[in-house]
Amino acid sequence: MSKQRGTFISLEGGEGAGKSTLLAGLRDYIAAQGVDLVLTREPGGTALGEAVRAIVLDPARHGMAAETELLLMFASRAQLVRELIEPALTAGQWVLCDRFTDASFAYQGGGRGQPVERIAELERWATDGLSPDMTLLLDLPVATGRARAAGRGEADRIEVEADVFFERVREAYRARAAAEPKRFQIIDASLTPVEVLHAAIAAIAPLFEVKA
Ligand code: Z5A
Repeated sequence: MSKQRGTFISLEGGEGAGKSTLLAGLRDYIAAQGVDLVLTREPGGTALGEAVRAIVLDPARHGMAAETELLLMFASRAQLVRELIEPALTAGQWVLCDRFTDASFAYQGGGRGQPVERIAELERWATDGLSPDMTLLLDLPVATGRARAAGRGEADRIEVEADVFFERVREAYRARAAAEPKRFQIIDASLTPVEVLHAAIAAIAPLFEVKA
C-alpha cells in the first residue's frame, strides 16, 4: 500500500516577525505528535539553494536587477522542490518551510513591483504549482519588526530597503491571505513568543485531524 502523502506547511512574514523563533517551538510540537518532520528554508535548503542564498542576499551586490533577484529565488525553489520537498511529501513526511512562493509574490511582486502574472507563471513552471497545505503568516507593523531585527549585525541586501518597501511587502502578504483564506492563517506576531506559538499550534490542529 502506498504511503499517505505528507503535509506541507510554510511560515511567512516580514522582517523580524519571529519566524525563526516560532519554527523552533513548532518543530518540537509537531515532532512530539509522532510526525516525521523535515525543516527547511528559502532561499536555500539545498547545497545549490544555499549558494544562491549567499549571492542573492549579499549586500555587496548592489546592482542586482529585480528580474535577476526573482529568477534566483525561483532557481533556489525549483531545486528545493525537486531535491527535498516533493520526495519528503511523497515519503509521507511533513515539511515545515521558512518561506515559500508567497515570499516572492510579497517581496519581488509587492516590494520590487515585478508583475504578478510573471511570478505566477514562474510558479507553475518552477514548482509545478506546488502550494503549501497551510501557510502561517506572522503579521506585525513594519516598525515593530524592524526594531526587533535591528542590531543583529550587518543587514542583508534586502533588509537595507526603506520602510516603504516593507509596507508594500506587508500589504502583498495580507492581500494573498485575503485571497486564499482557507490556506492562510494570519497570526498576530506582536504577541509574546509563547502566545504566538499557541496561536500557531491552534491553527495547525486541523491538519492532524485530516491525517488521522
Ligand atoms: N526573500 C525574498 O525576497 N523572496 C523570496 O522568494 C524568499 C525570500 C523566499 C531572507 O529571508 C530574505 O529573503 C528576506 C526575504 C527574502 N529578506 N528580508 N528582509 P529569511 O526568512 O531568512 O530572513 P528574514 O526575513 O530576515 O527573517 P528574520 O528577520 O530573521 O525574521 P524572523 O525569523 O521572522 O525573526 P526571528 O529571528 O525569530 O526574531 C527576530 C528578533 O525578534 C529576535 O531577536 C527574536 O528574539 C525577537 N522575537 C521573535 N519573536 C518575538 C515576539 N513574539 N516578541 C518579541 N520579540 C520577538
